Amino acid sequence: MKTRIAAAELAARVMPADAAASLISNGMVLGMSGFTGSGYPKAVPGALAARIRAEREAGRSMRVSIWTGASTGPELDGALAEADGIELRLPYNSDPVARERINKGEMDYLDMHLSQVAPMAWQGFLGHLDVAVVEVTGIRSDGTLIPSSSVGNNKTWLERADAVILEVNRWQNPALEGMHDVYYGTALPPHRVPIPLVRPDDRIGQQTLRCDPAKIVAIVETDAPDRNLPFAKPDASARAIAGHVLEFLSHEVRRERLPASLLPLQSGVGNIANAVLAGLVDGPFYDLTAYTEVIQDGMLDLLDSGRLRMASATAFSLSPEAAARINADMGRYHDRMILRPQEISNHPELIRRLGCIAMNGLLEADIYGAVNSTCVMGSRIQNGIGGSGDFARNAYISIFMTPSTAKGGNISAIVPQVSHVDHILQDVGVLVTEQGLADLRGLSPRKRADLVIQQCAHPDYRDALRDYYARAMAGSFGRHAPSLPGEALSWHQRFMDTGTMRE
Ligand code: 0RQ
Repeated sequence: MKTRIAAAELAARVMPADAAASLISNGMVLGMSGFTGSGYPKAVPGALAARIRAEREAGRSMRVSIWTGASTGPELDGALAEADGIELRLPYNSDPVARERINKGEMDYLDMHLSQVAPMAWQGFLGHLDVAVVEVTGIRSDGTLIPSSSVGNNKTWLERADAVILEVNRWQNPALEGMHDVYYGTALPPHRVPIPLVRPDDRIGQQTLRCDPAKIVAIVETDAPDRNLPFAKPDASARAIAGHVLEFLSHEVRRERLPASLLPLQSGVGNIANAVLAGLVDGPFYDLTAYTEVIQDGMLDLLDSGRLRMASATAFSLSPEAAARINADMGRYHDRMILRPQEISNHPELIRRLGCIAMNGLLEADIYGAVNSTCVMGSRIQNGIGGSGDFARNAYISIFMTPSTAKGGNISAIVPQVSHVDHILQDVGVLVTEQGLADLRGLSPRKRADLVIQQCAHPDYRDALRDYYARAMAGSFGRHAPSLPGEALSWHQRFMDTGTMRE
């Protein structure tokens, strides 16, 4: 098989994964590639997990800290969490084994805005980075690295780490070369300058990642697919939510508050986000663009339909079928997709300048429109804030979407007060459930409460919310955003005590 390592002097550093893992020692901080299940190292983390177990069996403890772009795959987070080898994890996790450890208090987790990870690493706020473990598609003869299916924080890890371990993955399509745009112009204050990106399709950087060859201590060759989870067809509730969102966008165009081709779309992942994107395939909008975090199945369909002109992101997040589709025909997508570092894909300056339409999921919202995206019952981490904070605060319109109930109707997604706040009400412009849409822009807290209860709450919980709100209006300390602190979280307590929020 043809080597993907064109830089001849580096070929001698190829070794098996366990030899590379042996270069990592207890207590080290590792910056790994990977974003929403794509472009993560697939061999070294498993070998490291095996080593951690062996050390433990020999009576020596071994744990490492793992920084990534966002979520990775079972071969990384799953394997290392299973081995109880992670001391600290940042900035985003969706792995069930790691989630369990975090929620048992056995593993530290720093849930961060994704745009802030690279700057904070440069600022020195996160501590020292020992080793970068980064998957690439290939190494060019000039020694630069062809990124794989995500860019994430790789540029920063490669520059900040003392040593670099590369995984060259033959599964990654060589035609990815040229799709990336790696911007090297970021700096710390007082030297920071405007980022010269004014349209979603602007290219402002270079196609490959730089890496000091002297730092490369190991290269591991792999041939394994990304996580690529199967894609669930949108259910009725997701389709209803998508319908409300599309109607709203059409309404905004009619009112001339949005151009006919809308503004760059940001879309979260999952059932509902995919349903909205699927709705856009049949919708009235043309010449769309996306400035977002991930390119998911729905984005691909939108590109195929011709409605979406181009998509800028930091990673793919595809089903196996969609990954096969894109891999079979990369040339067709090549000029219509750009993958950038996540500090650029999620940069507040750029999101504000471009005027993105942000569409994100949530766990619960309260009657004033504050949103909890991360902590079930206020304490149990689900995934993390991801990019939702980067986009919601800086978007042209910030839309949050959810089914009105969870867990078979035993949880109302609309509650008197959220049990944890990720997005304050000022960052939530539009709230949507299958019941309806509440346009909260320009409304005071009391007006928001009436609308959220009326439009978004499930009928089973609407009267109880109205009753709470009426009593809060009568008995609250202040009436700007009426609240009864002794009762505001009683719905959550009831669920934890009885298994349902219903009275
Ligand atoms: O539980 O897994 O046990 O079935 O939460 O919920 O309904 O599958 O929804 O996949 O859209 O995820 C907020 C988690 C929604 C996601 C969140 C339970 C529910 C289920 C998952 P089970 P669903 P989704 C850019 C934006 C933050 C990151 C982000 C997220 C599980 O959207 O992680 O926005 N957002 N990034 O049963 C208790 C509630 C609940 C609840 C749902 N109120 N109370 N449990 N669940 N509501 C995109 C990227 O970052 C890539």
